[in-house]
Amino acid sequence: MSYVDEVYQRVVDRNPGEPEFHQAVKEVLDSLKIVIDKNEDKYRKAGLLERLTEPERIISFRVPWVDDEGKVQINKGYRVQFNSAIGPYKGGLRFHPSVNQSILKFLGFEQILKNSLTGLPMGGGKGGSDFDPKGKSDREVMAFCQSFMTELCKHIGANTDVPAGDIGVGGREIGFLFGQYKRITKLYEGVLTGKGLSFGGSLVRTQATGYGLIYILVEMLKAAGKELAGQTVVISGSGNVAIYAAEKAQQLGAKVVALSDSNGYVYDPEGIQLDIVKDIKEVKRGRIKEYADAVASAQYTAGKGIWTIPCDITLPCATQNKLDLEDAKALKANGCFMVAEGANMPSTREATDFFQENGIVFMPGKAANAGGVATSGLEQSQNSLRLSWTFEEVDERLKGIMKDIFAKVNDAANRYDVPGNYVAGANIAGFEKVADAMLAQGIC
Ligand code: NDP
Ligand code: 2IT
Repeated sequence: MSYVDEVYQRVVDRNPGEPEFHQAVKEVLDSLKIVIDKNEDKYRKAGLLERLTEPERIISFRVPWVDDEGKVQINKGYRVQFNSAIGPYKGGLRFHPSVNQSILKFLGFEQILKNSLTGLPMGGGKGGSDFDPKGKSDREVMAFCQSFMTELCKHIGANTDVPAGDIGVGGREIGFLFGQYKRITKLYEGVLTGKGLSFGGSLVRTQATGYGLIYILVEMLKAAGKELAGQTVVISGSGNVAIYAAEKAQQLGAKVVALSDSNGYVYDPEGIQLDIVKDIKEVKRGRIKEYADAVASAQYTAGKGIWTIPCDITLPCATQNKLDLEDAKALKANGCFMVAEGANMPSTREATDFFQENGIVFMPGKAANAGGVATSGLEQSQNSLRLSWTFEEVDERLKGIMKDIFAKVNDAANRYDVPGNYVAGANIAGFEKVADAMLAQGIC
């Protein structure tokens, strides 16, 4: 059996009941085969792939808090500190009822390679809780965040592990978490990113994942001899990533015709009016259905089906495994020619393979959505310097990083003779730097 297959089998055997983690590891190892085969002895001797697929540390803890009825609630809290070869652990916190160890391990594993692609010194981590912020009062969210941080603060620090937002964790939650960290540790430091602008946050961080997604999309289009202006775009989700991907796509002349949430989707052939979406989602914390109540040209459909809307470009920005083979076939049949993942692993493996086998240009999340964590890295830099850069300065740096990621991914795909295979390109380019650092640091 090849080294890569051996390691995959080992991951499956030793991590039972963790399908998302297996899926993420398989996709990466399949891509790395062409690299590992050339240097099998070196990597095998160092146990490199066994180490890469085993988190350095997983912290799991109880999160007790009291709801508005005075009832004690208990949630599970986690931090997966996956790999610190190239820098302190870095990655978001997800608060969603679906959160479990498998999902956080898949996300932490992906984060290692994503952070490497940014070129910034950040290791890979992820954390979160099965807490559901939906429908909770601000006081309940604060009580939960304070309890969560009371344990988490023992394990993180500006030079150790720097969490940020993800699904269910935005500016409000980061504020509550930062306040509690400071209160317990007495440290006013860049321990979290995505902070408010009045206490160490960076301009552009709110927009960064969505804007970065469009910046890399522009590079993909350029390479294909096309441009964004005039293209019809379908975006799934209606959270942070989806909203700012839509905003930048519209600024560059594209027409965004659909958005969704976990209940259903809205289709507006006239083009989505983002000010209305922001009011529903960011201010009222409402449902995407309300968009169709407010806009005459829009239609709401409950349940799945967003991928049956005809479009040129698809940007899945909700959550993992929400775009399957049937969806991929429907997209192709309706003329979609390009897909860039704003979410982490939103397409199933079968869908990804279908895109690649059927001439649809496909950029995986670890490259396409890296603008968020890259700008978190820029927030860390500003915190260390005790300076704040302007919007234009951060935006220019973000643009430069996304261009550079495209170039690295494209170059790795060409070097290994799989031109246009951005899945392989992203996995290989991300892996090379991490592997080099791990080999240099000895067995640890
Ligand atoms: P938000 O919480 O702001 O929004 C999440 C969106 O996804 C909502 O529209 C939500 O709908 C939808 N969603 C969540 N779970 C499901 C589900 N099970 N089925 C269908 N829809 C669902 O999160 P973000 O926008 O920040 O994150 C979106 C994706 O982008 C995630 O995969 C995240 O890991 C990834 N990402 C985020 C980054 C960031 O900086 N925020 C950076 C890089 C990647 P509903 O309201 O109904 O739950
Ligand atoms: O998936 C991701 O890259 C994020 N949620 C952002 C992580 C970060 O540290 O900004």
